Amino acid sequence: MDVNKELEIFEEKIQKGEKIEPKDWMPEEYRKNLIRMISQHAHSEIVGMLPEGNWITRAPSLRRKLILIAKVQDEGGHGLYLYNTAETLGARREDMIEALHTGKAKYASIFNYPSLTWADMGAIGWLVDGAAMTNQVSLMRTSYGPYSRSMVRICKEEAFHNRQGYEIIATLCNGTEEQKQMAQDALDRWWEPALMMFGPEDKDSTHSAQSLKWKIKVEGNEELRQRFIAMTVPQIEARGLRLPDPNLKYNPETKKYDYSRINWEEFFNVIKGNGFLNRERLRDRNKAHNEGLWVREAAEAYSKKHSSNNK
Ligand code: FAQ
Repeated sequence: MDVNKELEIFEEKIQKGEKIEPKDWMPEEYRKNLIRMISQHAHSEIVGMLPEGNWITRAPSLRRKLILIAKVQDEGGHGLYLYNTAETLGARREDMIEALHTGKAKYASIFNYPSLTWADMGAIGWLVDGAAMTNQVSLMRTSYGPYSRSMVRICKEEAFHNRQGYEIIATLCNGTEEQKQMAQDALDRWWEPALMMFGPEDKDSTHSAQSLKWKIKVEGNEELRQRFIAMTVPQIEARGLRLPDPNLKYNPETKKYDYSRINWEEFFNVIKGNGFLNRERLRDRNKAHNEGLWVREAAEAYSKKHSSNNK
């Protein structure tokens, strides 16, 4: 069939809200943009295991340790579904991993900030999973079928993560003055990086126009950032915490929240690889990958043996 006709059918399907499936015709730009976004999403889940993994041995009780281990394991699972999803578009796992390990591929900027206290485990679950979930609930409506379906399960798990983080914060807020102060300090430090998770302002977003047209994304960066703020402000107030930004205020005229200008210079610097922990994160990922070589080799040898026995 003529390419223009294929494109017409493809765009018509998207307009009608139908899903595009792996074997359907799709423009090369659609495929490339999805591979970029999904693989970066997968990398974020895997790198996102590091700031929390770092606290497993220091969790304040066995119950907290158990929950944290389960959460970090969930994030590994999310990475797995997402790498699989990118593979349905023809991406190769080894190439994606190499792009992450050599610093060519991006992952969520937030994971380049340090987790300094136990309250940060609360703030990560509450704010980071909260922001991730706001974005991913929207992505359940993405036009690419396998990505949309992977979001359904991921969001169910993120909802638990979000509540467990808020519960840590609530417990600290009901504790001593020092504990409440720890919660406040974590909120103050993670707030701006959490807002950055939604990506740059719409005017600086290089992919949004194309992605919105083909419903890879169904809402813009700012729209989702506003939804997250509107969801989180009442939660901050309910815990008796101070708002993390003196200019954060509902504006009845625009029906949106006003807030201080985000430090976009810092954001772009972090995603270029110059954040506080970028180098350490890549070093840790490379180390884990190299140390796991024998496991991959054993699994491959086993699967070869198994498949030749079945012939
Ligand atoms: N960090 O044109 P746009 C999680 C890059 S999952 C780093 O607006 P787009 C779970 C962007 O890639 C969190 N880079 O881009 C968890 C592009 O660069 P490129 C991850 C960013 O794609 C929780 C450039 O800036 N979630 O946390 C960021 O249309 C707790 C221009 O930007 C997803 O990945 C950023 N924040 O919109 C794990 C969701 N923002 O590629 C452990 C899926 C932008 O041209 C613990 N992704 N960039 O070199 C998306 O929805 C989109 O990709 C956006 C960005 C909204 C993130």
